Amino acid sequence: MRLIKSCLFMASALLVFTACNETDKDDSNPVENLIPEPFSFSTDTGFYNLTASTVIYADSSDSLVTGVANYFNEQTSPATGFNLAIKPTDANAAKANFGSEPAIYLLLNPSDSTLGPEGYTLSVKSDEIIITALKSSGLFYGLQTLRQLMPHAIESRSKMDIAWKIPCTTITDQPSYGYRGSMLDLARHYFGVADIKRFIDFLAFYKMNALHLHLSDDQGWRIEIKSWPELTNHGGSTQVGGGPGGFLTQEQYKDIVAYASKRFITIIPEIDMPGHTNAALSSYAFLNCNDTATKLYTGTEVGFSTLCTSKDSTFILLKDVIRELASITPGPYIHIGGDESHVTKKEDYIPFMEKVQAIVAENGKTAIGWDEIANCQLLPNTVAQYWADTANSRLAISKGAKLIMSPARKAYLDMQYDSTCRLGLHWAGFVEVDSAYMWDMATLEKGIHKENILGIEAPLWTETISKMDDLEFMVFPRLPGLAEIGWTASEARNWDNYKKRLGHHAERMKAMKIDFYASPKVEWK
Ligand code: TNX
Repeated sequence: MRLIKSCLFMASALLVFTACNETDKDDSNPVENLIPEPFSFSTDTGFYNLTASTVIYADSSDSLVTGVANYFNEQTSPATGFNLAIKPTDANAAKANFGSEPAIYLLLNPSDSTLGPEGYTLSVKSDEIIITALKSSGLFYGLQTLRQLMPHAIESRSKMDIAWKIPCTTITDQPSYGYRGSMLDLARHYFGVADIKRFIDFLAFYKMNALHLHLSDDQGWRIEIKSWPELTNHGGSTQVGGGPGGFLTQEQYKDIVAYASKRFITIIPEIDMPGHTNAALSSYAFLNCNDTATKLYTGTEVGFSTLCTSKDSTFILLKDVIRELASITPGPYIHIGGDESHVTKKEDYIPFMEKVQAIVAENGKTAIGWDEIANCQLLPNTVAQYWADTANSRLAISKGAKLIMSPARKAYLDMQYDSTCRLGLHWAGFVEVDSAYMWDMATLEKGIHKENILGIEAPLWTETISKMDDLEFMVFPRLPGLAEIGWTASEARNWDNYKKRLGHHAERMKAMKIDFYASPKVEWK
């Protein structure tokens, strides 16, 4: 919703130049260039000038609010050189203090749930900034909006000597969908803790709240399982192309979970099965029906491997894997894969996936499976992830399941932008930045409606992606658009408006040192 009350920039342009009509309108006010676009906003006159004397007043009724304030300091102090004081407050004390000193107020309003658990209001006035929300997550998103209202140099990691002016505005915001995520495939090429954390920072900036880690596949097993050490010692020792691979220790995984949680992001671990399991089959011979360990695999074919679904010993290992994973995963979900099990007979696949769903439930977690899981009996909360097969997805809905929407032809970050793209695959087509943006989850497929959908997930498969620069090139600039599809109501979205905002985003991505694809579909500023 665009509520343009007044426009200081237009007014100043009017003084310098002659006219201020639609064509030469200055659209550089950051309020008009937010991604994702907020539910409603106004562009007001004036600025709040952030200086070293700004105090952040954090609502003391929830200790997470101080964490949110700390995170804002962490994000902004490298560029500003300030370390803003953080002081406790409550709603009444804050109100009494309004107008008396330069401050950012982070206030919880437990009696107002109209904007939901992730919504917030943000008011920037020349003498103070007030963010209110039902929960600390809403305050966090309000501060992410504030970051985007600041000059793009705020994303620099070295001190910048500029005025930190924030344009006055009133914003009311809340997401359209509760699940907004991405997936990183650590199995085809391994990415370590620092890269994963950088990826998490990207998601947080665009108000995404889930990171699905694809932790096992034919080419590698990437999470330490203490009771079955060969899964990583052997199964984690290589990757596509034959490089050294790698894996996360449980301590590293817990560190990632904590890092994500500070940013209100839930980690969803995936152990893919019964196909996509060559790394495990190579690590323990007994997982194969013929008791012979396979060779490690460094190619990119899919669909050739399967666990031996008829052996008890397979389930003994899987129970340990899921128990250990559940014990280090505070989030509600464990993803059990289930895709492309082309060499598992259907009569074996179905009882296998049903048993694994039950093991997940025994460990207090909810299972997610790729859309093929719809062929099984589903436990009441099991979630199906739509990636390719609409019939499977409709079947899952008919069994009462909710969907996570990851249609490959729109949401796969490993699809090439066009035929000249040096990275990526194109089995689901080329996905230019406009195509990745111009769709709506609730109308893309017949029989899949908003009430069936938890939200969006944009997966990055890494068959062709082996380093962070390449990852960034595939992820940006599609990720901001996919984040907006999850956050902004579909009626409020259109490509022409979005592409202008994305064009203004270039400087911000550069300040973050993101190696993005400068798509010709966008007029970069
Ligand atoms: C299909 S999506 C796969 C992955 C590949 C991906 C490449 C899915 C559930 N399975 O194993 O990496 O295509 O785009």
